[in-house]
Amino acid sequence: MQEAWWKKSVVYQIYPKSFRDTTGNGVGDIQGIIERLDYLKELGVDVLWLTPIYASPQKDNGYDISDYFSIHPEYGTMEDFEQLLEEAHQRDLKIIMDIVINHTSTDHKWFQESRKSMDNAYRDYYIWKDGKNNGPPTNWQSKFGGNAWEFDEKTKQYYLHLFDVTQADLNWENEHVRTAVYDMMKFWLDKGVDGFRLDVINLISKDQRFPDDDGSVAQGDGRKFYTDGPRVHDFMHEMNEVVFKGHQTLTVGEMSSTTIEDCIKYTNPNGEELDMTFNFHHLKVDYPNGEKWTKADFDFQQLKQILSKWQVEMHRGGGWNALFWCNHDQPRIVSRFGDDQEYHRESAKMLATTIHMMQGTPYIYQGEEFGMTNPGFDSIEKYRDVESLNMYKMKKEEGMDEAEILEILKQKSRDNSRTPVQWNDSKHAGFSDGTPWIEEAPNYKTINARQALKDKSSIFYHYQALISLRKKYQVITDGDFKMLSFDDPNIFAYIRENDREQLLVVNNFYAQQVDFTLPTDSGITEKQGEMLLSNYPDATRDTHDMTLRPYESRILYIK
Ligand code: TEU
Repeated sequence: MQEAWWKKSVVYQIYPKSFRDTTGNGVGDIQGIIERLDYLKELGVDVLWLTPIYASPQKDNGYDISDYFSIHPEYGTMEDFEQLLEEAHQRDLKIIMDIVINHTSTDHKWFQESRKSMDNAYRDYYIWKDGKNNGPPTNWQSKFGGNAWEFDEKTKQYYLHLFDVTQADLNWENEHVRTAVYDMMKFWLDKGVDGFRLDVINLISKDQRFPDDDGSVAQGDGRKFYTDGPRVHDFMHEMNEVVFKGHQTLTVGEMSSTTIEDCIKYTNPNGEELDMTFNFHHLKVDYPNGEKWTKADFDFQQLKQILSKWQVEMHRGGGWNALFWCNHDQPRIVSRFGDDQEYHRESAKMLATTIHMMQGTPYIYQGEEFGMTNPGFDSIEKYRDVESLNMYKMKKEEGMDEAEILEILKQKSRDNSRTPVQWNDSKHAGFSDGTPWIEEAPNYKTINARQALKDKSSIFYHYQALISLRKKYQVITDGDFKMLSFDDPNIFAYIRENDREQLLVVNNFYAQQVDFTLPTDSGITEKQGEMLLSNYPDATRDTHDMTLRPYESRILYIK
């Protein structure tokens, strides 16, 4: 079978709202993306993932869609989007759209009709239930806090919203919903988009008995019963047949709280469902007991165990991982697992190497390529995200001290990744001539794209080198994965190997200098390798005995 084109691709995620504002209204726009296409080409990425740009009341920054067929006016027009598609394709850059089809905004005309009456033609486009014992139909909790059901006075029933109360879950059991969604996706494919990122797609199939959550099922980040529901694979296969077949698309599913078994089913080509999946287990190693909203250091041993398990078992099962540290929902990785102070550059490069030499398709989130950090917002007035604001309100009501809540938000909020991209050291970091919808991080004068482009030892050129390595060395695409020295408290080292090549990747995850001796069962006999990339200019090529400086990272190639 010919190797799928996206197995050597690297995807760049754009959160348009914070990418580049060309109108001065303080909100990023499509023309701003067009303006930066040559920069993205210089980085070497192949695909751009745009988070939702459709019409939306922006309660959840576009993940609350009110019209799938029009562009949110703050971002521009359909003509702007068509120009972006054309200019991207001229540069051999593909574009995938974020598609949110587990729920719509309650402003969507389908929901406005559905809530009108019990016998409205659109009633069953959503999930309406009678209450139980003078309360909601089940004890399900919304991901944004509170109960997941909202009582609607007009028809005296509750509707389901796994996220915000303004994001009503669609009823995927209704074939009219599925047909309408598939037709909409084909509209965008016919426009020339190159694929989709499918938002929380493993939540679309609900257990039709609507049982209460009795806590019996393993709670990843909680709400396991939401995920990988009874018909989800049927729906994915149907979508593949009806929408994707015959197209050279890239389709990636966002799968919160999922399992390796399900992700193999979602992504093994024989299943004809999706091409790859995001899972988040490696980004919950700083969630003590699965609880996000606590301040905590990350568990390095757990991180190694999880990433190794997913690499080995997805490879064995013929599945395909999306590889990522950052996105618009996660804090900036250099602040989270690295060092955004003294060893900012070394740790950002080390983290990039760790994930980019694994098997899968890497995703780079805007600004990650030059080391953007968490902003360290110190007052609630600076936060914008519905999840952050809901958490603040809930913790205040629980009596938590404001300073403690702000410390948690500083570390864990989604706002951390949504500050304006820092293009240069001018006012508002070159993001906008107006007042940005959210403040820029204070360090934009020293951490910005222009500074990075001028400095050949910057984080930017490390990412550029990683991207080109992926295209040059087949072992990165198809090699086995073997984690080394699981118990080492500092070192994240692994081997990639196929029948012709070996790659030894060694990363010091901490600020202290450490020695590392290659385990005897590594299978590597050569005493030296070819240094493909390091984050220190004078790193040695020894394969068996190394001394690794703070956050030192090495990629050694052995033929
Ligand atoms: O995120 C799914 C999701 O569960 C997120 O809420 C994320 O896991 C959580 O915030 C981490 O704390 C998708 C989108 O990426 C997110 O931006 C949307 O808010 C959400 O779905 C609803 O559409």
